[in-house]
Amino acid sequence: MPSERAMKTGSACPPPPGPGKLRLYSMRFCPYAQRTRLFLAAKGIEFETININLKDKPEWLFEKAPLGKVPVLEKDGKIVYESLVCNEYLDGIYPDKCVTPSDPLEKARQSMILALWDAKVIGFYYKLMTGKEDERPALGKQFLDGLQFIEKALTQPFFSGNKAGALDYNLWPWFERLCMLKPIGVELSVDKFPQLTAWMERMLQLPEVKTCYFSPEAHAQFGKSWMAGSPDYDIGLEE
Ligand SMILES: N[C@@H](CCC(=O)N[C@@H](CS)C(=O)NCC(=O)O)C(=O)O
Repeated sequence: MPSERAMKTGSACPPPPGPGKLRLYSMRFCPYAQRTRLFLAAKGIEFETININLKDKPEWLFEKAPLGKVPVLEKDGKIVYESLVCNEYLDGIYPDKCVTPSDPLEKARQSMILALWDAKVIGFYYKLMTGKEDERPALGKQFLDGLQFIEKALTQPFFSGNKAGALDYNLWPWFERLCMLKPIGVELSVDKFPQLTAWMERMLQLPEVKTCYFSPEAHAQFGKSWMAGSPDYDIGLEE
């Protein structure tokens, strides 16, 4: 079995995957790559993973994906990058168990919620992680105010209806990481976020979520190493 350890600067570019085989370039703790891992798990697609050291990137990463970010997919000599693009591509080439909505209006609704997420929530998540202590109360308020837009958008058991779908998978990675904000006093209360807190419980029961899951302890350990400037991409892996 190939190593899950992250490949870094100076490492030789792995030979391309065989015909018809799918490869994911990833980083074990990357929420964007987790979006794609969730799609792969939900759809039951076989794939191999190459993990990347994003601090000391292998030179060949830029030949595949000029932005030098993960996730990246490779199949039959073709490359696709950007998590949302990767996920739609997966539904296109593996149409079984399609999780992207086929109805144009529903697809538009999901994209609009993701736009709200990007504009009103996610930036504050990262600012809270890296911001100074005296900035946290204001940032925490902006983060939770932004999340109210997402709370209001959840009117069924899942964002995609009665079953989890594209939007659920594309949002989940940051909810799994909410535990990182708890020590700085930011968490979702059941009274202010009844829909989202119940949805999180439902999501945690799904096999695809369990497959791609890291515990709060693992996230905290990675977060600590990342904040200290030396991310440990290989937490829990053997030498
Ligand atoms: N918009 C991109 C964001 C991906 C992203 O930022 N990935 C991070 C890891 S979580 C990355 O590769 N960072 C490396 C860098 O920014 O140089 C997507 O949706 O795929």
